[in-house]
Amino acid sequence: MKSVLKRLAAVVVAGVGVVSLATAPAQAATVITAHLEIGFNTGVPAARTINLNVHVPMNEYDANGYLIHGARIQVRFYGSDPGSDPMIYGPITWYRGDYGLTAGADGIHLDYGWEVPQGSFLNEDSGFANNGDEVYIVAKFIDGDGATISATSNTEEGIY
Ligand SMILES: [Ca+2]
Ligand SMILES: [Ca+2]
Repeated sequence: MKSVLKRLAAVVVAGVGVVSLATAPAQAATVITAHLEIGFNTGVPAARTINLNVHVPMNEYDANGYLIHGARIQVRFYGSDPGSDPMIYGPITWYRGDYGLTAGADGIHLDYGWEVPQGSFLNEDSGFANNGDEVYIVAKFIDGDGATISATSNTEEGIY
């Protein structure tokens, strides 16, 4: 009798698990990381390369579930300045199916890159005394219900 009850309990637990997986992601997303890389393409004309890497760890089932239910990744660029930092570009938003946004075994990834000419929005300081630029991104993961987590990337410094 005891073992029958145990088996029944196991069946009930398994059934609950299946139902929750079918309706919504099982775990709330709590972690997000963001990385920015600004490089140099010495082609003609020369260009600045921008690469974004944003990662929201979770299992693959949840990653697909979130994106199917409208989750997206949103990126804004900021220039680091004394006082408050101005937003210099964005927001740019990636939804399911957009190039660079993928769901995989370790979660949701945004891997996206493009090129801009010298003197683009990355040139956030252009004063005579202070021409160096300090640029970072803030990446947000916004789920289908609007719940948001965000991360600030490293700061890239150069003459952009
Ligand atoms: Ca600055
Ligand atoms: Ca500059």
